[in-house]
Amino acid sequence: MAMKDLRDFIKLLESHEELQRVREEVDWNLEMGAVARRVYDLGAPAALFEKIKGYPEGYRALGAPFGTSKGRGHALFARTALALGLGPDASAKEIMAHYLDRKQTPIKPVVVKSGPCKEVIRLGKEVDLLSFPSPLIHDGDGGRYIGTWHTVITKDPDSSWVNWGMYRLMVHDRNTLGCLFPLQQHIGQMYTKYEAKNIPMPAAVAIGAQPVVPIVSCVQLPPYVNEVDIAGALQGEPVELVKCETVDLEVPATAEIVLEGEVLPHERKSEGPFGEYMGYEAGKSSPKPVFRVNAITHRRDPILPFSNMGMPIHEGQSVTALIKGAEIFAELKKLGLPVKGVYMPPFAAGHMAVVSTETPFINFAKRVAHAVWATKPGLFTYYIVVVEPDVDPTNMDEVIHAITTKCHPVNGIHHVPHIPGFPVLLPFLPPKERLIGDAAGVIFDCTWPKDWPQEAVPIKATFENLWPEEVQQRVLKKWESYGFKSSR
Ligand SMILES: Cc1cc2nc3c(=O)[nH]c(=O)nc-3n(C[C@H](O)[C@H](O)[C@H](O)COP(=O)(O)O)c2cc1C
Ligand SMILES: [Mn+2]
Repeated sequence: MAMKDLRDFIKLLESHEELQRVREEVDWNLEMGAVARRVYDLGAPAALFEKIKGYPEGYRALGAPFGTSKGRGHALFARTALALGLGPDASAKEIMAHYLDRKQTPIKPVVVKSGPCKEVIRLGKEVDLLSFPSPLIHDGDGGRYIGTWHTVITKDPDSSWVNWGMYRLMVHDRNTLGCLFPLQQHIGQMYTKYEAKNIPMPAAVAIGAQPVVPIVSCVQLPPYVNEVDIAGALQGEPVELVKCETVDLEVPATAEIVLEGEVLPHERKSEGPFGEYMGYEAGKSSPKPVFRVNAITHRRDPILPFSNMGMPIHEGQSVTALIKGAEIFAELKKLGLPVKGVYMPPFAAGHMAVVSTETPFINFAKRVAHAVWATKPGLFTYYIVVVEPDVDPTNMDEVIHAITTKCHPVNGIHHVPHIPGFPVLLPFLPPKERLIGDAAGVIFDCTWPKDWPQEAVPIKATFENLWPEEVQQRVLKKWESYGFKSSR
């Protein structure tokens, strides 16, 4: 049975010692953010804050829901694996393969009459965003962020496409939020269309739905894909939706908190800065669109999940980069490219894709790299490392070895100026380029050049390559009789 809400996920995490209840009173003002940061740094369990200063009993927050794990017997991405129905020991490779397998059969949502997100309904003057314990996460942030692990739902004005995306939301006051909607993202493209028509963009936000909902919201699916259908695929049954009170949109029925409203055309207000996913307190505050909230519905005792961008590894890598790697792989396969695997190493902050591929003809690595940049999930990837199939892209030791032995320091590195970048945030860009996201990319070609004669291609000196099969088998069989313990 699929997890129907965030609370089922919390129970599952708890049963695997991946959840810590924090009963001590904590402050939303920097303290919860600091705890979540330590959770990432230590590989500790997700933190369920049960008592928050100045907020009623029952109003809780969940920090670092998809932080990585150092739990005994658990793999790094244990919480992501659990959310997708795998065991906590599943490897990155297994999670990516399982994700791609599951998403093959999209399942349309169903609309139900009501749900837990309607337990409390506040309209018009009753709307008060400050009634939720949104954290001030990092010292220096421009405000308290209510949206850091959530879904913003909008409709394309020209088609039936309903987009679910995760875009940070800063609380300005009781009923307005600041938003970062870059043109490169689906919501930016939709908002541009509404602005051109000079009409408000209706929007809804679902905070704290079942775990597949935030997952599909932050993984860069292609345009015109309704992310809700992929959420259905991942949980193996339709997502239950309920109609909003004031806008013509639907939201997951079991969400903890739902915000409804509109983004007016051409309205801007200062938003940010925010400690961001690349690992830096990025940018200054700048004028950005304003989400006017006209209704809030929520569970009586709501749980507000939040992530904490900053230095890796946080949800921006344990979910976004990990699954983006799987999505890039699927997109390259669709093009018929002979790729074997793709991985975005978490400490690369989502900026690097390692692609392992056959290389049937000359300059193939470049063809693969440019194909990555042409995909939606490959947007905002600046370093592309192309390796051959004998290298496991999820194994950084093997990747480093391939770079430093097969990539010519001059001829094997190809610079590509002026590729699209994430506006405002990209740390390595000079200020002017950073503001508009005028980025650059680089290809590390770690494949043997096709014009070399066969005898010039070095043979990798491994156990498998340099000893006859008969000798390998003998050594493996006699390992313990030599006096060694089974694996070392
Ligand atoms: C915690 C978190 C916050 C994010 N905030 C933003 C944001 O403010 N703006 C943005 O463009 N992308 C943001 N992203 C990345 C997007 O969620 C991601 O690119 C997603 O694919 C966007 O949806 P779309 O592909 O439907 O546009 C964030 C990701 C995470 C994990
Ligand atoms: Mn989308």
